[in-house]
Amino acid sequence: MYKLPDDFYFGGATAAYQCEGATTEDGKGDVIWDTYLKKQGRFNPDPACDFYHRYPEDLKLCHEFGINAIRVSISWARIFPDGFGKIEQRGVDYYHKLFAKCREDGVEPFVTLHHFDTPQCMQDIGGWLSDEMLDHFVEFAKFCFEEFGSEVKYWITINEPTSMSSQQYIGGTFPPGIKYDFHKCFQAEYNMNLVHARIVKMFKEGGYEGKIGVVHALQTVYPITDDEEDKHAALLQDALDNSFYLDGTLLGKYSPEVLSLVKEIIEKNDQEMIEIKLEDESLLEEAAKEMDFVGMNYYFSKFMRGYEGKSETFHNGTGEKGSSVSRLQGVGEEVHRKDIPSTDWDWPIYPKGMFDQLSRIKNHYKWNKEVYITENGMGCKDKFLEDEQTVKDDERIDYLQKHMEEVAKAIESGVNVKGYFVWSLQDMFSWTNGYSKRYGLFYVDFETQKRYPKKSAYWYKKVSETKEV
Ligand code: BGP
Repeated sequence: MYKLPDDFYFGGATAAYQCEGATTEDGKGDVIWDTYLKKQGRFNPDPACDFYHRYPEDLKLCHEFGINAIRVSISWARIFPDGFGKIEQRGVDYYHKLFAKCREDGVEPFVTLHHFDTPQCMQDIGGWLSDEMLDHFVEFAKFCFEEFGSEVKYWITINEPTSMSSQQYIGGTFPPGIKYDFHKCFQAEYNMNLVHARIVKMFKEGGYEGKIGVVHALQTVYPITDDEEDKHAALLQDALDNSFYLDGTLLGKYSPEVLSLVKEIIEKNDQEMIEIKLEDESLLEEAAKEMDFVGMNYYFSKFMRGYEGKSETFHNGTGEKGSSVSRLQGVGEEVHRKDIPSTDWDWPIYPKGMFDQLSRIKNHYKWNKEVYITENGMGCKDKFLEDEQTVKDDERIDYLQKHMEEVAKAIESGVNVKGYFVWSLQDMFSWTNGYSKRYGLFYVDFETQKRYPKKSAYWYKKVSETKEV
């Protein structure tokens, strides 16, 4: 049994595009997913779990179940349908109402400015590769600080830059669906680190109240054996997934080791190295020193083997266990460790990876002040029990319990973790998996939109009340 601090946040996480629905309502502009999903024809993002209309119900559930914080994101295209310029007042009003309701129910909103839903018109000018879009994103952030500054105390610039860039340009599972373009991936990463730093600086110089941070998807990477090739593959994968971002946002400069790994990946793919501008470093350093917290999304770890062949990837987007493949040219191959269980979507369940990653942040990134686990959870094919009107998700409880224990251990060892958010608060839309991969503490019947607390919701309530895990 571990004890969590008295002032700990027990949160539930959401993201605008995955829960709001109402994608064409109240003047909202198109985002990259609208176009992409329509073309793909697999899933409809509407009505998701209709949070746009049902947030009061979800916040009431938070209140009843001891959930004292919620991660939400502001959809850029709801406020600026054209990416900049004309403001859609109905979008602005919606977020004011949402934040007011959070306060009423005693639920602290942690607000993300970009959670994968780039306006389509911004992608059309180049997305994260376009300086013009970066400028518009800074303007959008400024608007939010001015407009919602008195209602929001915790701001997050970008959610998971690494997932965004690698799935846009390497895995090809996020729009625009490009595969194995390492140059573009790292260029987008570089630009996101920079725009994040600009926004942190603006926030601090503007004297806005509250705290600001960034959310990284941090998957801990281990070599599958002690062989040199496997160890090197783990370092390369870590540069791609973690260290380039951690250096850029938490260290405030790119260490020579990380830059050389990035260069090696790009060269081994016969692509052009990205331009690292020295003049950008002071900005990164300033932001790293001033940033208030880092958010860590942790779901799984990776185990790597050296690999010399061409890139081959297959994304398991259906829950057909054992179907995923990831071998990247110039990086390595992800392999399954037989002694480690995995989800139906092939995500290895390795709670210790969370502890190791938290320790790494503490030991290597000295300026970092606070850490929040901004996402952690288990995607399952939940079975709704008609008789009992619930889901007995013992597997999920076990997953959450073991990961929260690692958080508690990390706190004991001196890592300043201030809160934990279950992904996800309620069942919602999953970007590349649709509606069958459920994560919620609350089951959503997508036909009727009725919510039902799962067994895990009762378990979490008890953890939040007793602070014991
Ligand atoms: C994170 C994202 C979330 C969410 C979660 C689960 O990377 O920030 O938006 O989707 O992963 O992922 P998935 O829905 O692909 O299972």
